[in-house]
Amino acid sequence: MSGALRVLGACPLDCPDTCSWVVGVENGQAVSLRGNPDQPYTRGALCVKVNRYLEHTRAADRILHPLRRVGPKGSGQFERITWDEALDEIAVRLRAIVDEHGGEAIWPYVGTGTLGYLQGCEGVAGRRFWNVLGAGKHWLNICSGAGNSGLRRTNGTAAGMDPEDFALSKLILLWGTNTLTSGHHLWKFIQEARANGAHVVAIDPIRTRTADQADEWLAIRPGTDAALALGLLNVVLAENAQDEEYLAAHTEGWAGFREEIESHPVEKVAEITGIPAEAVHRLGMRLAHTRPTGLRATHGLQRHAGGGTALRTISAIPAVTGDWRHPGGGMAFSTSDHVHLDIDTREDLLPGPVRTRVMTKLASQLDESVKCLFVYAANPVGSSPDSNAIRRGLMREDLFTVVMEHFPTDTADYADIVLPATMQTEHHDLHAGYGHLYLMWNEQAVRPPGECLSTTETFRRLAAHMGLTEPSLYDSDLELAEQLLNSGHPSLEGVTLDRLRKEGWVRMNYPKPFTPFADGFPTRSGRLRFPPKGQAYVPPHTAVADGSPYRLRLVTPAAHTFLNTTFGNNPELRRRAKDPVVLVNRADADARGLTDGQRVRVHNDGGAFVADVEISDRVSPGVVASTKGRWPKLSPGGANPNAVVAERDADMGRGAGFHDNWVEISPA
Ligand SMILES: Nc1nc2c(c(=O)[nH]1)N[C@H]1C(S)=C(S)[C@@H](COP(=O)(O)OP(=O)(O)OC[C@H]3O[C@@H](n4cnc5c(=O)[nH]c(N)nc54)[C@H](O)[C@@H]3O)O[C@H]1N2
Ligand SMILES: Nc1nc2c(c(=O)[nH]1)N[C@H]1C(S)=C(S)[C@@H](COP(=O)(O)OP(=O)(O)OC[C@H]3O[C@@H](n4cnc5c(=O)[nH]c(N)nc54)[C@H](O)[C@@H]3O)O[C@H]1N2
Ligand code: SF4
Ligand SMILES: [Mo]
Repeated sequence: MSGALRVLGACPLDCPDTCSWVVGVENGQAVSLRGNPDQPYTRGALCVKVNRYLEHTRAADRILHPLRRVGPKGSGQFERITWDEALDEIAVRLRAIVDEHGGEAIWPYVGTGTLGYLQGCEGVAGRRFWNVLGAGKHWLNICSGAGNSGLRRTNGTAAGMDPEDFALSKLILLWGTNTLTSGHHLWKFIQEARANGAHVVAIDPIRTRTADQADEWLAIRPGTDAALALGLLNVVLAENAQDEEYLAAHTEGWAGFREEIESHPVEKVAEITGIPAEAVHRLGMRLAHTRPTGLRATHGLQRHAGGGTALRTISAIPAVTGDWRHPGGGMAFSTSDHVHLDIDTREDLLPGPVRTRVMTKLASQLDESVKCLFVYAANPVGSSPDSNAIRRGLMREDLFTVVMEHFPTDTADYADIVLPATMQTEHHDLHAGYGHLYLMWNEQAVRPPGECLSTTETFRRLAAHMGLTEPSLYDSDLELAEQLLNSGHPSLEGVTLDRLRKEGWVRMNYPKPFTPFADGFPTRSGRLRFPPKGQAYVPPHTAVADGSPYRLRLVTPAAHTFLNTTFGNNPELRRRAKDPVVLVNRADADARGLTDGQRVRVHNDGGAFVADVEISDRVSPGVVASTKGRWPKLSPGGANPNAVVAERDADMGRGAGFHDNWVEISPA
């Protein structure tokens, strides 16, 4: 890279690590993209996926021009049109829909393709524009709705430990989280703790690559984690190891919660969770006598009927043990609630109250009331529940569908108009990790290829085509970034755009080490609120004995080589991912006469996907596993696991049950 210009940026993908990167630019071309060794959390390493990012920006199937549909919906047949033609058509259609049906007939469907505060779902992208039109609101709950809600009810915030402080823990529970796949930079901090004698336990229905590396693996029955938490606390109480002083000073509802714990002895918990009583007891003893204990509980375990309650009850553990007092103690889910940018979406621009539609409910809410679906940074046909029903909704002739994309996804195939979007090296953006405490700036490194435009620029041009006069619709990217940083929150004091552009990343003003709840919680009373009596465990959908013909519980977590459906079309990563597999325990395979490597249909009433059986002791009897992220049209049978994921709400935050589905397996 000698002689090349170094441009600092950040990975935009929906991954907790938000790596800092350096793009080498020569003659206006990006010639290299490497991890930035200076960033304290990500320290120079990217990952197997993003090591190929530059190659991905130049992929042969990249969408470079606006397109208009010429074939039937879903066929993916398009003709090239100009930006003026595309924007005129969209402007005319939106105006007609607003006049005839009201703005609520528009559903702006933004996903997690980029977590940028300018270009993506975390911040302002398009939202002022939609407010001026009075468009319906979009509730982006697909990823963490249940967990966020459960944690906020308990702690007043979904944020907790600084993940870097796991280096100080003496006992680490990796609870429903596949660290080495879904955010691997945490691992160095875990290894540091281990070098100082920490014991690491993975609690997961799958023996993942992370569980392989842990000191111990507890094969929990999916969706039963809250019961395990109660069982572990039962041992803590039996040992009289609760921190009475902390409980008295900083919690409320302890008496009722204590009864709840006492009614969950280890034997009962073993029966619910499928973990041997002796293993529950052993871990309970460790928990009772190891300070500090750090819990890393992330998104996997909240993709269940009781997902909100699971996070809620697990997060009670460090309050009972008093771990929140100690650096390296407590719990880390997401750090997002520690980020206090000023996300001013200008609700005041709305003409009146408007209805909200829910990201995970596209299958049922894409009804006659929706006349325009405007999709950006999302691929619902690949990623949202009940994909067959979504496809039926997208076929409706009177639905006007716009998709802003990099690639011809299964969702883009249903669009009336496709708009070409920039990738991360081609636009500015502001980021924060959800697994660390740094703000990051991504400086545009190169000019966009073809006619690609950023999200912000697309909405500025669309506003102009519609003749909208609200001045804030035309704020530039740098103005928007300044506004975001200008919240006045003490965590951002001294964090300026100039500094971010110069340094690439800045740690927000939090102490190091950080004990956020040593002296109380950001709830109204200042105290942690234990789950009310009778509400500390909600069983999974798949625990309901409903006489259904589907007897296997399917979990579908993150794939190592894809990031949701991003990279699902990358030839090299697809080659590494090989054909889709479904992990099946020997007992379940024998009961169905299935052999290793056999091609099968995994099916239920919602649909089916095709995979090859891998007979494996990585899953227990009754549990089968595949992964998310493949493009349906590039998969055998034309479907991925979301064909069998039912659209069902979790107990809180309307989270989706991606890991909570009954299926059966038959020869293909
Ligand atoms: N390589 C890669 N990295 C990713 C992603 C990706 O697609 N690929 N996705 C990104 C996104 S969007 C997110 S939200 C995060 C998600 O990353 P994680 O939070 O790690 O979530 P999942 O991958 O859904 O599931 C993690 C683990 O939880 C386990 N699990 C499932 N059900 C249960 C349960 O009931 N109890 C317990 N204890 N464990 C359970 C799964 O078997 C899995 O091993 O990762 C991000 N990082
Ligand atoms: N079965 C199963 N399904 C799951 C999950 C699971 O665990 N199991 N996990 C769920 C989770 S955690 C999540 S977060 C969701 C994610 O679901 P989505 O939010 O739909 O994310 P992706 O599938 O990655 O699709 C994002 C799309 O945005 C595009 N994109 C990226 N950057 C930009 C940009 O700057 N502009 C525009 N216009 N487009 C861009 C990408 O090309 C990609 O096609 O998936 C969920 N789906
Ligand atoms: S996907 Fe995650 S680990 Fe990979 S480069 Fe992006 S932020 Fe880093
Ligand atoms: Mo996610």
